[in-house]
Amino acid sequence: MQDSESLLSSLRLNMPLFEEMQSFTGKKYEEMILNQANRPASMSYFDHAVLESERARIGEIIEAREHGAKMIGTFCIYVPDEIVYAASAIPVALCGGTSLSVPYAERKFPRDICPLIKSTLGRAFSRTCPYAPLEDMGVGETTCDAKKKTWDILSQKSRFHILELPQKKNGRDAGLWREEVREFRDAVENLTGNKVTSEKLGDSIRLMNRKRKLLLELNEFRKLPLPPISGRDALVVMQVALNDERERFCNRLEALVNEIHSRAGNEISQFPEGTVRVLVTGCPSVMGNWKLHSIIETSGAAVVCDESCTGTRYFERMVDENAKTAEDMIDAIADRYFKINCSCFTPNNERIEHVVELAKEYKADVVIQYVLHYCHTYAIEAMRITEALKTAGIPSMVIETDYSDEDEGQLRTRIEALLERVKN
Ligand code: BJ8
Repeated sequence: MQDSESLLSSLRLNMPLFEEMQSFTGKKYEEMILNQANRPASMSYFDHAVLESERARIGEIIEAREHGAKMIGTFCIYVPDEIVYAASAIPVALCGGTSLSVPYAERKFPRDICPLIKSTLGRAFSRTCPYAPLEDMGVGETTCDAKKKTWDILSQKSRFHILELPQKKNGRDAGLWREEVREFRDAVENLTGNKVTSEKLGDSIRLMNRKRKLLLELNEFRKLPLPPISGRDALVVMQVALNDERERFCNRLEALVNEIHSRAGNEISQFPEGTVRVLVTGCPSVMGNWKLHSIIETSGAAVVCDESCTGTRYFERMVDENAKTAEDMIDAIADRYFKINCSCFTPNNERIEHVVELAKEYKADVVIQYVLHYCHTYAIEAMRITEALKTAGIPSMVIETDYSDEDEGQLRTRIEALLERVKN
């Protein structure tokens, strides 16, 4: 097998810039994640998975492609991985979490769009995303306007499938979504040449449910008065969930859950008793983005729950395993994904109610709404969430930010003041 350096250079990346981004991310990871004291030993696998996500993992994907597997790039958790796996393809989340690539998108794109999109496109435009040359098909979805119009551009350059996500939670829209999921199945079958049979779908449904159950189990421990895992480490686990090979991930997660179980029994925690408990809700924090969690936890609080796509939205609700035929399985998959509470839905009462429920379940002292700049749906929905939390007697704050470090001092001051207020 080739070493990772020659593999990467075979992808015709801008290697000096790629190396600069790697070392930037490595330093951030060390500062924000590795520097925490008293971490669970099983986190070492997840650390390795983050730091090697653009080296060793790339080698594995190249090898799998040489054996005929196709790689499908995704940008949203509405893409049903069960179907991708059932066709023996590899799904990889390609959302960018680094600030370094943002200027490369701003040269071509309007500046006034969210950093997640700019970071993603900037990686592609600057030839620093090693996944881009390996992608056999991209899948975009009709969630926010910025994403929708981005797909117009990406689909001109490469094979691309658009999943139309209806945005009202009624029966008619649920039916339309089932049809969309069927069309996606057909596109994946066309790409791979593999039939998505009931047998393969059954296996992938069970595997994805196992992944979700393990993530749920891990998160249950965060409800304890002394959380045995930090919010930063729980976030890292979620980021790896979107990138790493599924079976290895589940096995390593199982080991982590076992360790967390014994830490809980021995009351081992990174936080002293009485630490302020924070629920973070809103936009996802994808790989490379540890900014908010790090500021909160280095300001003396603990993030105990994430209501986001790098949190509960990803692992809540199982796909019903009772369906027997491939068509019924597709319906069961579609129905599970249609219940994800993204802010692109209108009305979106389910999310508002759920944030309050989660805050109570996880005994959060305070809720921080995380809104990426120019993310209109989360920014506007924040008003209703603030109201609902106020009615429930739960203090909250809205943080609007991007991927840069510029506002770090200001955010820290605001968060520290909030924590002081909650303590008194
Ligand atoms: S299901 S949250 S992953 S769309 S932050 S790009 S919404 S402007 S990431 Fe998302 Fe799917 Fe929804 Fe989740 Fe647009 Fe907002 Fe940017 Fe966003």
